[in-house]
Amino acid sequence: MTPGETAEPVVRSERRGRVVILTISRPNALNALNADVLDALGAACVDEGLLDGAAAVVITGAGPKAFVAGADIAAMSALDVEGARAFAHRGQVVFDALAGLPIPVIAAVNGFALGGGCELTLACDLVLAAPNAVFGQPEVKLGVIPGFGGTQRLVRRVGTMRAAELCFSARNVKAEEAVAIGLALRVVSDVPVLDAAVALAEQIAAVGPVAVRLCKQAVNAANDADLRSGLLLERDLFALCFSTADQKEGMAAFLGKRPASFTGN
Ligand code: CO8
Repeated sequence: MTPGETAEPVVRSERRGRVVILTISRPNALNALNADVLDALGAACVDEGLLDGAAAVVITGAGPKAFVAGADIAAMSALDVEGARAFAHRGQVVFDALAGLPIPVIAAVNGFALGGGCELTLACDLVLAAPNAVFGQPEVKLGVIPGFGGTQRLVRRVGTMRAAELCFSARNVKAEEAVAIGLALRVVSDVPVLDAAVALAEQIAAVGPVAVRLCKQAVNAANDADLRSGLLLERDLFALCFSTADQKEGMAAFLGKRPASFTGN
């Protein structure tokens, strides 16, 4: 906690039906990521009570101005080499846990998503941007490089040259351009971006839960696997679907011309 902060949770968690909403809330620091936020996000990723039966997670920032304005610069400024390595490790472990959740994770980006905030979106499967969303990796302006996975996940999301340009130049990317280069899925201007993210999560909640999990596994493997291994994995996971009640229900419902009622088994 920094001076001026209250004992309010730095990450608020809420269930709306089968959707978990995590709201990062440090209003005095534009929701910057300090150790408390990282710990709270990490705890949410293993909170069985919160995640039980959930179909998707939505992450957003409190207030109208920022998703997350980066790692906490005040907290980082005093780090020595070992402290910096430990802090980067802590962030990477938490973002790995988030990215590794078996259910889709959706970022609702409502303002600045800079540095660690942009890296947080990169750990999410889907990213929706409000019209005021701003993405970027401004670390070089502070004399450091991205440390929460940015150099690696940004390359995978937007390609090597675009990632290099964003990391080298510290240039801010507004919402429309973020969509154009693949940093965000779409700009949401008709409703609050959180509502759009929850609606997308609910759309995902309505389809076969096991199939969604297996899709996530296969799609994410494509980032790391060669094509041959990826196709083999896809084939095996496709076959695995045929051991599930969801496959039987999904296909029977189609053939019976009725809505499917999935159990997630
Ligand atoms: N850390 C700490 N405090 C912050 C941060 C941050 N990242 N961003 C904003 N704040 C604070 C400001 O200091 C200010 O506090 P106060 O009111 O007490 O002065 C308050 O939030 C409001 O901010 P501003 O007054 O600056 O608001 P503006 O609207 O003028 O500007 C900006 C908004 C453009 C977002 C501006 O705040 C800004 O540039 N913030 C920093 C953005 C940034 O550089 N982020 C990257 C940080 S580095 C990083 O994320 C590395 C990740 C990997 C770490 C690896 C560990 C070793």
